Amino acid sequence: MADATSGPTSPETIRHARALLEAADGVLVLTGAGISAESGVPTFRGAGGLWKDHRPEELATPGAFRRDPRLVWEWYGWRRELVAACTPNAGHRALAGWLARRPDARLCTQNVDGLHGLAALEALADPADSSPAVAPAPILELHGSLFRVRCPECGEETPHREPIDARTRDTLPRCGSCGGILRPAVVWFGEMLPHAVLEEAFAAATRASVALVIGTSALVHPAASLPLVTLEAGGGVIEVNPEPSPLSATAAVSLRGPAGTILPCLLDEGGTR
Ligand code: BV8
Ligand code: ZN
Repeated sequence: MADATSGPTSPETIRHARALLEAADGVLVLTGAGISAESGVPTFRGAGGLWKDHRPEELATPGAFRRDPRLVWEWYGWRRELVAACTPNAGHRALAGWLARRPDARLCTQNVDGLHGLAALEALADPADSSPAVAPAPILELHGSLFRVRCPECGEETPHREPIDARTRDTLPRCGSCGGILRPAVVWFGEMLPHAVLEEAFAAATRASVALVIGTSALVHPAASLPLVTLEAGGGVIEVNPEPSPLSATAAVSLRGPAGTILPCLLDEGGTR
């Protein structure tokens, strides 16, 4: 149950969540679109969500890409341009600094915007940060990245940040080896998540004694089942979200507020009371 002793974002609730994290032996961190909302990246299901002009099945599926690669790239090209202008927010930065101090924690993100990776680079380069510059475990990008492409024919996956010209099929990005139309290296509905990534994520969820769930509606599986694995292994859930989600009922603590405000209080060294 959510902490009943005080308000959802009261100092007592933050202290309770901090104590759970400090006592934890192994933490799974699962993030969703909500952690990037304050960076200006629209969420999927909120007001003004990314899907607003299209149903997910129209665009984020292999069938849509086979039928109309131009339309799919038009949407992903628009998202790339939008995301490329966004920077990590205080929530990303607080989490990145904390992860650098918690080798027993593992970040699994559903986001494809790359903002966690940018925040991690900033944390490593941060001169003010006294803790040793230890690169945390690689971020598990459960659903891939907007800034990588893959050839559906020969499977080759490469980084790709060039602007997308989606005016015609002929101007779409092509594979240098076989000439096939490249696709965004993201996981679409009905597609399996990368096996190695999923295996590591479930192993981290099983090992963790706390699952810190930030900014997700917890509707998309198998990502949303990761905190349940931690619960089933006897662990607890801490949720950071201004709104309730299907995970709220299982949460030991629900911190009802935006990640950009909550995470610095929850995760900064010494924390702000
Ligand atoms: C699979 C990448 C099986 C692409 C994404 C029918 C047909 C096919 C499959 C299914 C089906 N029915 C069910 C399924 C399974 C399906 C699924 O779960 N569907 C759901 C909708 C029911 N899953 C899949 O298809 C997965 N694959 O099952 O394969 C299989 C088995 C055998 C063989 C082959 C296949 C693949 C799912 C991956 C889909 N790809 N993204 C792209 O980005 O373009 S999903 C996409 O949506 C995201 O990656 C993310 O996962 C999801 C969005 O969720 P959130 O991140 O939570 O975002 P949302 O907007 O929903 O919520 C934001 C939250 O933040 C809110 O709670 C809000 O309150 C909060 N918030 C807002 N502001 C803030 C905040 N929090 C904190 N601070 C703030 N400031
Ligand atoms: Zn190819």
